[in-house]
Amino acid sequence: MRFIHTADWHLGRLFHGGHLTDDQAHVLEQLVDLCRDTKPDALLVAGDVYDRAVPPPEAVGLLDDVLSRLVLDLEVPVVMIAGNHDSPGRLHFGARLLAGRRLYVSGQFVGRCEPIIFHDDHGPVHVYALPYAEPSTVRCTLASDAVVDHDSAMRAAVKGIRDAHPAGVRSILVAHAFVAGASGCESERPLSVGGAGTVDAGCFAGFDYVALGHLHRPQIISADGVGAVRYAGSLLKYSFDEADQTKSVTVVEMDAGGACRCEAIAFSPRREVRRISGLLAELLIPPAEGNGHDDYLEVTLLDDGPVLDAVGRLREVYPNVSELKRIERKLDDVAAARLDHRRATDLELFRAFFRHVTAQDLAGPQELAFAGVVEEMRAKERAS
Ligand SMILES: [Mn+2]
Repeated sequence: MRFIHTADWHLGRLFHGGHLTDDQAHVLEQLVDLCRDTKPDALLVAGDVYDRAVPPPEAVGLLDDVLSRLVLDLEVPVVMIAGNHDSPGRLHFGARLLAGRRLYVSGQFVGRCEPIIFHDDHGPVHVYALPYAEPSTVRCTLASDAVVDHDSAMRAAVKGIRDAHPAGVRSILVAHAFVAGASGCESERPLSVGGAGTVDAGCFAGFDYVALGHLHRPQIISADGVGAVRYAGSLLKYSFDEADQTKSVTVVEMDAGGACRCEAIAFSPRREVRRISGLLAELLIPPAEGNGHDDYLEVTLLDDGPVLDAVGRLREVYPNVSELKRIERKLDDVAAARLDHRRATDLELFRAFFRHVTAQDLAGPQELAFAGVVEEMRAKERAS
């Protein structure tokens, strides 16, 4: 059996205030092309289809278009679950109707997780589409006091699947979770405030392939007793700390015994997400044509002194500057603490302040300029 694993589309997401719909459509076009070329038996979407519970109409329209082309035009069955960003009830709409056309949507956790059964030359493959659910939902639905956190919730949900699964039949689990030990990034919403929110990879024992969503970095998880556990990663880079990542989907070939051969196929985004740094004057020199001037940029300015309207001036060269940072000076806390504010002179106070902000000592001419300003203010005070 050949299938494609993807996740975390986050349709409707904003990036520093701008809509990403065109960027998402651009890579989804590549996914449709990949499905046309590789003719998979199924496409698995492991949650966070939308970025929000109530997505904007453009996002709904894009999903409608992509799914219609995959399912109706290319006749590729799609298995899609809700992630923590999706509204379980809204995503679940039409699930029974759509299953008739081989679009399998699992938005709401209902306790039992019936397999979607595929066949290849070697027999059946059971795909279990387990939607994301809060531990309290799992606890309530399964009426189990043993469910107290994400780990015990996943264990309980997976146990139900395992108990009903026929021995010797190949199996795939589609789920949305934070596996302990895996690496996260800034664009994921934490699953729990306080508690760990993670699940142990050991709870997936017995499955031949576990298609995960939630973490946006594509990664392979090693776990005993499981064939392959993978995060496909997000569709795009949704934060600057993902600048060094390559976003991809995973094409998986499962053999007669359930062993999987995986290949990551990289997307080429409409615009890159990059971090650059330099002095403003250097950065304002336009890059060569076609050199990513309209990428999404986080710019770190290395200039020392005040810079007027840096974002406005940078955007004349790079229209999609999304974030501007100044270099942080290391604070000289010890020296600052030693200064007695009640006894220090104005010049001593200003010297400490200048050092605090710039990490440099006040030079002779600067001291003179400061003294001049203070003297002028004093003179005005006396005159009034
Ligand atoms: Mn996500």
